[in-house]
Amino acid sequence: MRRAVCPGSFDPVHKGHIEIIARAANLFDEVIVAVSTNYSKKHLFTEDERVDIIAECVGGLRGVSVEPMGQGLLAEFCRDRGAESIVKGLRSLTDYQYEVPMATMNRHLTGVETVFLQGDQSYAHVSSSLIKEVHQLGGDISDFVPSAVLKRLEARR
Ligand code: COD
Repeated sequence: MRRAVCPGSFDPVHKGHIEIIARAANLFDEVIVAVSTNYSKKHLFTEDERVDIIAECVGGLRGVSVEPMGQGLLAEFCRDRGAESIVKGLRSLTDYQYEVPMATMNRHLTGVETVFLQGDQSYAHVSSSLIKEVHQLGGDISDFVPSAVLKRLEARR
């Protein structure tokens, strides 16, 4: 049984994330989407809301489940769940430079490997923070988020 974790804060989840989760589901028997909370950041959606939204968006994907991770260490979360790999999407060289030290540290902590997937270029400019800002200012973000996310964002405006 090959199990991987796709971690993130997913505030909110967007199509760039979902594309990576779907591809991870093709590579592994089980994928756990781990929803992290950084208590020093102000999230738009609570951890429970983010878990519910993602579950609604990935419901049709075989072997994919969603769990809250709180503020714990990702490497320990993976070890506790028997996950051998972390799957991350890369948009750019900047992402790579940001991600490599974390991948190295996670491998040092528990031996968990990080697998990088090249993100779909149509979502290379998409981030949760940009989605929130553009939507807040009245821009159309419907190409980049599932309808479940758009509905929740509309309810917050
Ligand atoms: N296309 C493809 N992939 C994308 C895109 C896109 N447009 N946008 C984001 N991604 C991928 C990235 O791989 C990203 O890592 C992941 O999706 C999640 O995105 P976000 O924005 O929700 O994630 P972050 O940066 O807020 O999450 C960071 C983590 C929660 C993964 C990180 O902080 C972490 O591991 N925290 C746990 C605490 C810990 O263990 N710290 C020590 C680390 S060594």
